Amino acid sequence: MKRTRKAAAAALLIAAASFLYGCGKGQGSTSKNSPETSEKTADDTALTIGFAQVGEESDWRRANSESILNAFTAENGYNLLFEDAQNDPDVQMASVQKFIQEGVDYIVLEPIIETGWDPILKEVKEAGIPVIVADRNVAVSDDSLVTAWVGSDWLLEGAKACEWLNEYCRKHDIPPTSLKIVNIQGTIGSSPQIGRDAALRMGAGKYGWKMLGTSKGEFTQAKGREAMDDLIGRFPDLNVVYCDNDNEAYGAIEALEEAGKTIGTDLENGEVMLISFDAARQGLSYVKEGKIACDVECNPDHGPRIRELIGKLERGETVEKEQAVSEQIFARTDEIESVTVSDQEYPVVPVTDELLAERTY
Ligand code: GZL
Repeated sequence: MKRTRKAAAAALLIAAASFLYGCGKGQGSTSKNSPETSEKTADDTALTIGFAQVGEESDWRRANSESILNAFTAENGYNLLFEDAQNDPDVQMASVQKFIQEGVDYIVLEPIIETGWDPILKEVKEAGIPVIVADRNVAVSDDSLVTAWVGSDWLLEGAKACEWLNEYCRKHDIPPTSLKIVNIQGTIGSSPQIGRDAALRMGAGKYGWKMLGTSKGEFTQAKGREAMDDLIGRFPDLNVVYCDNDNEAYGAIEALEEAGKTIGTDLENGEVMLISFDAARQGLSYVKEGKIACDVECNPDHGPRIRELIGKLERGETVEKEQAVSEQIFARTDEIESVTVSDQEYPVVPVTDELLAERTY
């Protein structure tokens, strides 16, 4: 019997006893952001899931939250306690603490940054609550603190982007040493920032690109714009902008155009090329417009994947400790048909109106 069901059964007995003595009112746990249960006490037979989300910083995150909310509905047999940390790691850790006190059946954590999780996850383990980490990962000293992780391979995402950039230069006889690259970084210490930026440094070292500098974009459009303004001021001759996500690229486009720069791929004639990640619909629209040269997908649809993991755990089945999802790479045309990373070939998908119409986020 699940933890909350035991607690619920005990509560019902107490409530019944109290009722017999003229007092008593059952309290069920209600949840935030889950319309199905907010107006009524959650069904006590439901599995209670404590979900600690990063925030609302990007198109990707909003799509990811929607995926979680759609997967863990009351109709599907869940009571979802949705906590949004607004990008503050301390708030996120406090949410996990709250889930322990509420005696949830599972904790699903999408950590803002990788470090600092050992103490609270040890408390979770002592409380006997399984933890599923999704999207970004945690760096803990004891991997038994995490039951399973599902997310992306960010180093691979970055390597795909770098192989595309190298192939583009090769096809257009652009000397690698003529690339003057700036990097708008996502939240420092987050798995995607660590992985994507490590790939860029490896690509620059492998192909001889010049790395001019970095600026913090925090995965948001506003900060992406500020970071681009900063980089334009520091490096007027930059010609490639490696954005850690689409929302930073949106901000970079605003700043570059305001500075009178031409965005495109004709580097020899002073155009500035943008590389980005996520492949959100708006990002892919910019690819089709020629404003983002290459957009590497980071898939946000983790709701069904996490639900499948919990279903297996509920049935006593073993689950994969780590599961990286497969993702595509997009460009304006199929001039570069595919990229190869570690002997694995990845087709490059041209962005068309039909593709944009089919995108779910
Ligand atoms: C990547 C995810 C990142 C996205 C950003 O897995 O954590 O966070 O790339 C989002 O858009 O803000």
